[in-house]
Amino acid sequence: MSGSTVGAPRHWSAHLPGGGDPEEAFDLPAPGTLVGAWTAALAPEPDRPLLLDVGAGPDAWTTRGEFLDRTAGVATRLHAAGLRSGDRVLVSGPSSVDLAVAHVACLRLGLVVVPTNGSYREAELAHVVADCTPRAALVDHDGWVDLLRDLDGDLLVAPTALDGLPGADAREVGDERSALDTASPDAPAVIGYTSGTTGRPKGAVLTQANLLAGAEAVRVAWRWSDADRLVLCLPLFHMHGLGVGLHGTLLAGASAVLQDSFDPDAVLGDLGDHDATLFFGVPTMYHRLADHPDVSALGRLRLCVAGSAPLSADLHRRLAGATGAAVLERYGMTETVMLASNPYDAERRPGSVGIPLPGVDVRLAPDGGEILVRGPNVFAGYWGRPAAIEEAFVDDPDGGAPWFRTGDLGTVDDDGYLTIVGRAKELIISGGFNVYPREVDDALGLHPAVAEVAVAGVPSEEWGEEVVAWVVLADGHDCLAVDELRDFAREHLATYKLPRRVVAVDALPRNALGKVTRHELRLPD
Ligand code: MCA
Ligand code: AMP
Repeated sequence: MSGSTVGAPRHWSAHLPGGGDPEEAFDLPAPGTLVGAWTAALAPEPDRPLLLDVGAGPDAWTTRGEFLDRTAGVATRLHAAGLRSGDRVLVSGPSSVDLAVAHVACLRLGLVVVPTNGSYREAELAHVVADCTPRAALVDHDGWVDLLRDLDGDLLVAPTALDGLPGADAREVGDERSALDTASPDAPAVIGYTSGTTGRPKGAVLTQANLLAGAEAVRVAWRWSDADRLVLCLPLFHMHGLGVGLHGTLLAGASAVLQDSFDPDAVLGDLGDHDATLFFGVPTMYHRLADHPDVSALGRLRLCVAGSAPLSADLHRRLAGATGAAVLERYGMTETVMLASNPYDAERRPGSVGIPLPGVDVRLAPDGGEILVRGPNVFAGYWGRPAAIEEAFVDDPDGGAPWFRTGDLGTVDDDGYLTIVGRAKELIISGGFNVYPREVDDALGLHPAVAEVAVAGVPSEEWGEEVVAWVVLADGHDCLAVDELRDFAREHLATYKLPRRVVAVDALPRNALGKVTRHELRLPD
């Protein structure tokens, strides 16, 4: 790639209190690992509350000290069970303190956590398992024991049962304790499955340092401190809930109430009941909260953050009108944790994702405006796919570090604010979940009434985008109801990928090479 940066994002020092010094480097806290930074943050004042399960009652807080002890105990049990640094472990279940303990125990032992969406069906889970070959699964979903039957049964454990795993014998406890918190900054810590710009899901490998950089950037930019309390209702199997919500809470030595699903009543109730100061959500959540009679409770928080999909300027203004506060929108990806954010102290601009976060360089490709990024937060590679990394990065025209291609298209205005204006990648984002059209096409194409099919996203006030299927019916079929197609595809696809409408057409639009041109798919008038 040649040419110069299009637009010049304002330097990240604008995120620092008082504006900061643009020459200043962004340093990760020593020793440069997540687990090192967490233990340093949580060791003082061990009796302070850290995590609470929703509905557990105000006396049921897990304190900092209990959390460090439980995670160390579970880590030594996992070590006694034969797991060793670098082994991959699937972790998935409803959000809970037990799930957070499972995740952190794995990281403290140097295991590589593979957070996995609990609504995955057999084929989706089988792909992840075949790709990253986990040795263990700490999971809690109906039917998954059968789906994971090829794993060693002793290493297939629900997060709720981890304290009951056999311990090490006394002779070995010393060894196992010494295996704690020794991961190096470059050690893989999490593999997040994402289809990147195209294709089947690939595992983005994030190191201890990548994850620390991602959490540290937002801790600084959002003034996240030990006085903060987050109501966390995002799933812990995506970077938003996990890499920002949970990791940030632990890094700041703050506290969080964990909710296992999104319920506007529970969110708004818990904000007041637990003196919360922070809420993070995807735009679909804010859309539902905006319609709630108690939405003004959001206005009493120190900060509300939105991300994972565009927050429309209209919804931003509606929320500001109803709560008296401006939601802060930010932009991130599985491969990079967080990239840009509206500033805490300066203008939070509706429709913009703000300025690059501490440590993050952003530029726009001169040919087409694709957003290119680099920094300590950017992932190390795709698991087992050296060729995929070649396509994912472009060289720096000035000989510096290569740039990661986000697949998002952007513009930067004179004040340095970044706006996402489109996507170069084939992706539908519904309610903050990513849906890859080709995977859905393949599953729907198995229905006997379908001769040809292509799905695309159409704008939706509630979901941001909705999956719609355009279908050419097979001979002998004159209609196909959406419920019939959804019920059929449920066997193959997680529910959020299922189409919400079916449009019967005579033919799909195609280019000269016969490839379906999804952007030409139109809803009937
Ligand atoms: C649930 N359904 C959906 C979705 N969620 N359909 C389409 N899109 C969705 N996102 C299905 C349900 O399975 C159900 O299907 C029907 O819709 C109604 O469900 P409902 O009860 O209304 O939904 P819900 O369970 O309340 O879930 C909505 C939700 C959820 C809370 C907004 O989708 C959610 O938690 N989204 C957040 C995802 C997230 O964390 N994304 C971050 C990834 P049926 O009736 O047929 O059974 S992106 C990321 O991490 C990057 C780094 C970033 O920038 O943050
Ligand atoms: P994922 O691959 O699940 O990590 O999703 C990352 C993608 O979500 C990004 O590449 C963007 O397309 C989208 N995204 C995240 N935050 C925002 C935002 N604030 N506005 C628009 N798109 C966003």
